[in-house]
Amino acid sequence: MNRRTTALSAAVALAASLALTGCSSSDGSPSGSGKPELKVSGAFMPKPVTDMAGGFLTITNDGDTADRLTSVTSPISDDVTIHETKNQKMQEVKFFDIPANGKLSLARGGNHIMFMSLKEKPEQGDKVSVELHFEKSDPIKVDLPVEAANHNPQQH
Ligand SMILES: [Cu+2]
Repeated sequence: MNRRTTALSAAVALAASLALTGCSSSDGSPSGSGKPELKVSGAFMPKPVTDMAGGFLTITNDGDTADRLTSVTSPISDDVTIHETKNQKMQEVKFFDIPANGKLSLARGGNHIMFMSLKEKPEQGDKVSVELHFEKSDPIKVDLPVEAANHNPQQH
């Protein structure tokens, strides 16, 4: 559900701009120093075994400005949220930080994209398209290749 998203990202953006006051130009111009430069890699979705699915990827930020992943949308589900995993329990978060000159990793056992009430069940080899929404950067569209249900690139 996206009904809270607009007010929420406005509040988040406001908080962020307040927090940043002092390290950017003193004339208050919004075009301060750098911009986030985001790149997505390693995206995949393990083949869902129920009507829920997880999505994993890495977002690298080569810019001098931090950004935030604030929401994800996809034609495959009207209920896509972002979750963190704490003490083996997952919970929804409002955003994930993408540090300047750093990266955000969504990986099995940790942060992830959560797709609920799938409209269709993709098979291994299919691609699921998603759109990533950020606090500052323009949205980025990515195709998540569907991998085996137990796929985990971190394990070798
Ligand atoms: Cu989850």
